[in-house]
Amino acid sequence: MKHVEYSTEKPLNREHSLKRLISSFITPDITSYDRNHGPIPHLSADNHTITIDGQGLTPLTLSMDDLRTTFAQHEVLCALQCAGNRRHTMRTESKEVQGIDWFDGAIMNCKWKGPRLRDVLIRAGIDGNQDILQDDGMYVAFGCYQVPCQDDWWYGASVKLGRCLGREFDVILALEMNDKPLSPNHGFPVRVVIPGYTGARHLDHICRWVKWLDRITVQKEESQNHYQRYDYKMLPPDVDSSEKADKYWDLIPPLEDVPVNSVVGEPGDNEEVHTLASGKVIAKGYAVPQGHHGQVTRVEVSGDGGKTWVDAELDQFEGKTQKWCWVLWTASVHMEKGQGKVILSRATDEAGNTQQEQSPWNLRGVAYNGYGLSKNLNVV
Ligand SMILES: Nc1nc2c(c(=O)[nH]1)N[C@H]1C(S)=C(S)[C@@H](COP(=O)(O)O)O[C@H]1N2
Ligand SMILES: [Mo]
Repeated sequence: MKHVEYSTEKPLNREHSLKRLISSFITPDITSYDRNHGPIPHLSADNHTITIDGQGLTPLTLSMDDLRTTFAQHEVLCALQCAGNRRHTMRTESKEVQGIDWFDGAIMNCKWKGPRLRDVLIRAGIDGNQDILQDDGMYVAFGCYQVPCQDDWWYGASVKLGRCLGREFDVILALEMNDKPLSPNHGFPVRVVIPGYTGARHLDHICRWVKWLDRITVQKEESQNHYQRYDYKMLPPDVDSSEKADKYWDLIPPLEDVPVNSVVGEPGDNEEVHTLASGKVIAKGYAVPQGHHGQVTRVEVSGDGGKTWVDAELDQFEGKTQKWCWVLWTASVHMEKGQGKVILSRATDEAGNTQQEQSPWNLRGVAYNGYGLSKNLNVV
C-alpha cells in the first residue's frame, strides 16, 4: 500500500505566521502554506511516471529521470496564492462565506525548476510552431490519480493549450523548489507550475498547480474534475446558498484574474504598537499585481483610517523587478496614540489597477482584495 500522510477526511491545510512569511523574499519550504483536498502521498522518483496523451498525440510515458536528463531545465521565480487567500477578511468585514478560513498567508514566493511543459508536449507530438491562439478551444488537462480527494476521486485542472506552448508564460513541470527536490507536501516528485498569465483568460492562482502529477491530456474541453467545475469560481453576489450556486457552476468560467492585492503583516491585529520619537509607526507587508498587468509600482499606507496616505518603500529582490514575483514593502506612518487603531494598505500595479476599500462578496470567498488591514491596534 502507498505510504500517505493525513487522510481524505482531514487533509493538511495550514498557513504560517504572516510576520515570518514577509521576513524573506524567497519563501522557504517550512514557511510556505499547505493546501490539500486529500492525503499527502509519499511517492518514489524511481518508479513514478507521467503519461501524456490526447488529441493528435501518440501516448508518451516519461520517468522522472527522463524529465531531468533529457530536457533543458528552466527556472522561474514567482509568487502565487490560493484563490481563497484572505477569505477570513471577506468573512469578517463583509458576511459569511464558505471555505477554509484563510487569513493573509495562503501565498508563497518561491523558485521552481524543471523542464518546460512546452518541450514535453512537443516531444509527445504537438507542433510547437503552430500559431495557437488563446481561444483555439484546446486545453491541457493535468491530473493526479495518486490519492482520492474530498469531493472527487482524483485531482485535476486545465489551462488553455496556447498558454502551455508560449515560451513567455514560463510553464514548467517542476522537480525542484528553492534548489531542492520538491518535498512530499509540495508535490514530490513533480508538479505543474503556471506563473501569472498573459492572455484573454488567466488563472493565476496556485489551485491549478497539480501536485504529484501523473497525467497530462490535450483535449477539447476543460477538465471535468470537481475542483475545476465547482470550485474556485467567483459566483455573482446574489448567489448566497449552495442550492443557488448549483444552478450557476456550469454557466460561469473558472476564476480568471486574481486581483491586485496587498496586506499588512506587521504590526499584527490586536498588538500593542510603540511609536518612534517622530510619532511614527513602522508597518510592513507584501503586495502582488493583477495577473499579467505588470508589477506593483506603488503601495500606500494609512494610519488614520484612510484620511491620509504615505508611500511605502518597495524592497525588490536584488533591486530587480522580477516578472512574476511579489514585492515586500515597508512604511513609516504617523499614528495618534490610543486603542482600536487600524493600519490600511493599498497597492497599485503598472497597469493602474488599484485596490478598493472593499472587494465584491461571493459565496466561496475567493479573490478578496479589499484594503490590507491590521486592526484593533493599541498605539502607545
Ligand atoms: N494533487 C493535488 N494538487 C493540488 C491540490 C490538491 O489537493 N491535490 N491542491 C491545489 C490547491 S487548491 C492549491 S492552493 C495548491 C497548494 O499548493 P501547496 O500545498 O504546495 O501550497 O496546490 C494545488 N494542487
Ligand atoms: Mo487553492
